[in-house]
Amino acid sequence: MMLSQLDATQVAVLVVGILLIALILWYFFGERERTIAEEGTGGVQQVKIRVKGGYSPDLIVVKQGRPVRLDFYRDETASCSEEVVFGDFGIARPLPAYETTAIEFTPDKAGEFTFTCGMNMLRGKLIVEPA
Ligand SMILES: [Cu+2]
Repeated sequence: MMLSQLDATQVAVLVVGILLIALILWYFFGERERTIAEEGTGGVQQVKIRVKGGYSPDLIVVKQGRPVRLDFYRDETASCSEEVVFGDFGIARPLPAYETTAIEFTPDKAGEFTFTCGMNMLRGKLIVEPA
């Protein structure tokens, strides 16, 4: 009787441990939800991004060769997020707190590009699909 109860507890601990590990792996390595840019008037691909301790959404899909407009709304004053950098496209822009800053460019190359804060801590990914 005692032995089987102990086993059940051990199994429960093991299951919880495995679930926690799976959750941690998913958090760091799992595929983020993709946000596909919507084409507005004039064929501009637009996405609104909230900046608060990170970028949300942080995985954005656009098409190559068409203008892109990313509206960054910085919903905090934490200095970490005061700048956003798209290194592959030569863009670095300040983001004033509680304001929307539009970043406009036309991705001329396809691939996966990381965008970050000025300190390279907050990260997001821009996927440019080939035209
Ligand atoms: Cu930072």
